[in-house]
Amino acid sequence: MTRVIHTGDTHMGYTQYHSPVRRQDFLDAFAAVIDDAIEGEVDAVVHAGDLFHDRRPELTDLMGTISILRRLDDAGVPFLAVVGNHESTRGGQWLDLFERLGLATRLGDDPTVVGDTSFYGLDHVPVSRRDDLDYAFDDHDADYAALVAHGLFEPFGYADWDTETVLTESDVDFDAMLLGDNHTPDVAKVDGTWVTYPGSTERASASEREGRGYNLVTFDADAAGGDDRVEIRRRALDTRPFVFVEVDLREGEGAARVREKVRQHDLGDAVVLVDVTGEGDPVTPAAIEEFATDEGALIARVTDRREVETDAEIDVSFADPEDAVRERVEEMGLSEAAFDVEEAVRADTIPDTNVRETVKRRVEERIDDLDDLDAFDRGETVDGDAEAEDNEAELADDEAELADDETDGEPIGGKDDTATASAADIDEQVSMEDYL
Ligand SMILES: [Mn+2]
Repeated sequence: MTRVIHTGDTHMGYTQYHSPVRRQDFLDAFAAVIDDAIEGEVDAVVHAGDLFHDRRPELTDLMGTISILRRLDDAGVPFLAVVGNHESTRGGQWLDLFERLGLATRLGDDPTVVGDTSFYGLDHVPVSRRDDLDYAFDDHDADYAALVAHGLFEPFGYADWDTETVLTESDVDFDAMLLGDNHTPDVAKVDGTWVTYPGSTERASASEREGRGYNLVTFDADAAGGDDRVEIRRRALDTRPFVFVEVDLREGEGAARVREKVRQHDLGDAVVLVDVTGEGDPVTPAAIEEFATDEGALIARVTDRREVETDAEIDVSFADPEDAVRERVEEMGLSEAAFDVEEAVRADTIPDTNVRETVKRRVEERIDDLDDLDAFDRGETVDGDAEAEDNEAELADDEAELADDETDGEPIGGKDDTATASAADIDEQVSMEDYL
């Protein structure tokens, strides 16, 4: 029997909402998982990538991580991991440093055997390079086998990686795929193999509403609750409280009603996210946010979606606005990478809460793929007019702002924010080189 904790997407170093308290929260959540591993005397901790939020974690996060991993090592519990898209660097990986220090094992094509289970690893690979993967793994003679991988796999949300292909092309017959990347915990069976995400250990975005946790995975013929080989149980983590307040204002209602709705919740030390909709009066987000923090909230953010609606001035009308936009975009001579961004921002199929992550991923995949840097060269301008060039500059600026926002950890509210970058942003523009 082999019993492991399966975690991932710990995103340490994320200074969410520019808050040092939130930064510590991400370290604390990882520490809590490791505490449970030591107390529960598991055989290993398996981390499926995105240990860090950023490819350049700061010294405090590195030192915090080393202390936590050292505690696990002192307890004699191995730490097995792969590299995620957030932390992936062009040169060596942070995980290699921890391996050099004797605190971690970087999983790969050859089996790492713990108890009677062989663990293999598959780091995050950009979509453009997946066709080259041969999924060749070395033989093993353990009773069970698990693949630890980072990516968005079928059959879960936002998937772009075909799980059946991985399983069919692999030389090893896996009992389970222990995954990271998708922050929503879930479990399914594909072609007889268990496929599961433990979810993130702290809410890395406002869309992560349900409670956070990790998986306890047992490989055993008598495993209860699963099948006769693998059992997957979910364990909850006690994380920073998030309070979601939705206020639909009726005509005549305003800030007083918003405050009343906010006050109905337990705000103590919570991240409070207020979403205002409806016909009522305009509200000043900053005033509501101050009210919530005065009432004990750690952080408050108010989104008044009506601002955008009332500000929008429609001075053109087309039979099909989408066609008109498409036509205009084609004239702009965007680079392939800029097209990626434009498409993500405007596509109906990508929810607002996911736009930021999608854009970041697409740009990073282009950057990571050294053969793909041409994608950042501007394309052909159809009519070459000056206005189109301005537009392109503005879009490139949006892209830089997104990259900048990501490193700053300030979330972007949604499509509207990205679509309304103003001249004021130009002063704060960062180049792609700064970002790298
Ligand atoms: Mn992640």
